Amino acid sequence: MKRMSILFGLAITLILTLPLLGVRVERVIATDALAADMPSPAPGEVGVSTKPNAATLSKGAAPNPPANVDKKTAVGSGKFSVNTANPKDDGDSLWIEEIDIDSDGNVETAAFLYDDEDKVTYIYANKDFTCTDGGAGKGGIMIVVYNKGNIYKKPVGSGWYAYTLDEGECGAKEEAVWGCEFDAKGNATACGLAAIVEDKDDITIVGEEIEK
Ligand SMILES: [Ca+2]
Ligand SMILES: [Ca+2]
Ligand SMILES: [Ca+2]
Ligand SMILES: [Ca+2]
Repeated sequence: MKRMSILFGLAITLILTLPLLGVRVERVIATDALAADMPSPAPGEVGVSTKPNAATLSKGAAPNPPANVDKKTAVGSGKFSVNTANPKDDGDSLWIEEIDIDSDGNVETAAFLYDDEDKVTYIYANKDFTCTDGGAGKGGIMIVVYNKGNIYKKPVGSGWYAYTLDEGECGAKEEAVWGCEFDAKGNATACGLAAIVEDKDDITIVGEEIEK
């Protein structure tokens, strides 16, 4: 009798546990929930609080280059430019979209570049932004979103964004790049002073300020 009740107890435990195991199935990218959830670093630190919005990241995850657009081998401007050329590359589609990339109410003239060999979308704009400490900045923002089939096997919809900061801008002691990596849901996973790794379409956060 005692053994029966132990077996019964085990069966009940198993039945109660199964749905919990089932919860481990991850939902596929809900890009609409995106950027609103991105946490901002604490005030008083080097950084930018303006961030790309969900609509822009969704576009980046599934780009739609217009037919017959220019093919280029780089995106950005001046010092904040990234070379996207691959061996035997005939160029990457580059087009302009008028879109409010960060929900600040102003429409940006944003350059989109689709790196079709690596399956990565770049979005670049030059704009005003707000610093983490409440100050104002102005410069380039580079947004990169990994697409389906990207050669780096990064989750679709994940990526990074980065701003150029002048000396003294947004708390930067010298000219710098500051950025964040974000996951497939658009949540920032790390932010800080950063370096762009051009040949891997990636970023390295040097001085991490937030990490989850
Ligand atoms: Ca590339
Ligand atoms: Ca390319
Ligand atoms: Ca190409
Ligand atoms: Ca805007």
